[in-house]
Amino acid sequence: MSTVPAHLASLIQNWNRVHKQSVRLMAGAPSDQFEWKTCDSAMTLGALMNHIYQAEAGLVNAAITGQFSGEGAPPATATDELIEAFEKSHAELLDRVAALTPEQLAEQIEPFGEKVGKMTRADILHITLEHEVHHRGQLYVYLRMLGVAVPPLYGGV
Ligand code: NI
Repeated sequence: MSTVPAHLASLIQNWNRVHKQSVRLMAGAPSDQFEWKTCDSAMTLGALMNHIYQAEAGLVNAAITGQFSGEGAPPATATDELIEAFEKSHAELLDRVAALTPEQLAEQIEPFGEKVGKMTRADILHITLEHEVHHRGQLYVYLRMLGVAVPPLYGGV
């Protein structure tokens, strides 16, 4: 990726850490259990994994362009395919975020409509991490329930 400017160093370092932790967890997900879910009202394992990857793109795109589109890339149907797509997408998003100026980061935008209201691009990038961490916690539960050995969150990052 391109050089990270000083005003984005902390955010991007954290974002990459969160990403690596997510990928390390995802790697243990059994592709033959993508239709499994914890209860009737929950997402399937495959839907949850795809949501983590696709929402990153949707939210970062909203932060950059000011427009939120619910459309994402077609869902992956196997763990290795999903991780490959997530890695590629993350690297591309990182390059686009690294190009934001301090003024652009502080600019108030309204990509989610009036009800959610205005927020800065920096706020939306922080929400992107918060959202991933929220769903990653769910993924820990899913994988434990499936009998998968899960990695320690802060060990060996
Ligand atoms: Ni979500």
